[in-house]
Amino acid sequence: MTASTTMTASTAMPSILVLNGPNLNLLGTREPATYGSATLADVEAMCQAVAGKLGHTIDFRQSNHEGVLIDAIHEAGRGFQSGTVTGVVFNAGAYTHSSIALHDAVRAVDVPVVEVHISNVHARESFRHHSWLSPVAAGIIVGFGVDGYVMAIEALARKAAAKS
Ligand code: CA2
Repeated sequence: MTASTTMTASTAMPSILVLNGPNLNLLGTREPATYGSATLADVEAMCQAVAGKLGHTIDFRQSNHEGVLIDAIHEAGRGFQSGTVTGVVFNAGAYTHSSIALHDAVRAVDVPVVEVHISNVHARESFRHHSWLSPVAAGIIVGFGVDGYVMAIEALARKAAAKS
């Protein structure tokens, strides 16, 4: 590695992965009483804005496929090891309540994962009360609407600052 490539790697802004699970691509198109009127594009813009102020970049993704989400968590874990990724904001949607595979993926990596839910899942149907992610998450933010994404990014940036 040359001196210039070393310099580039060490000065690049750290990144936060904001990962969204199934059906969240529909945000803002229906069920506004539960999920609000912001679209996922609006959420991405909010995340980019707050991250920029905190000296981070955002890698914003959504997938309806469990394996794609697992691969993204693994990738973030490798990024954390190499120092390019600070953490993950993860709204796993309904997979939160069903996916032991996502539990295992988060458990297998060192990168801090903040579990986010737009709605207060504990005030809803009982099948939403259990989360396979909560036991392996660094923290949990539920019920603050899409502002929860901003809160999670702030929490991860603070955690990274406290570490360095
Ligand atoms: O409150 C949350 O953020 C949830 O993760 C959203 C999931 C739900 O299964 C979880 O229990 C709680 C649902 C995401 C689907 O989002 C939609 C948005 C608009 C219209 C339809 C679905």
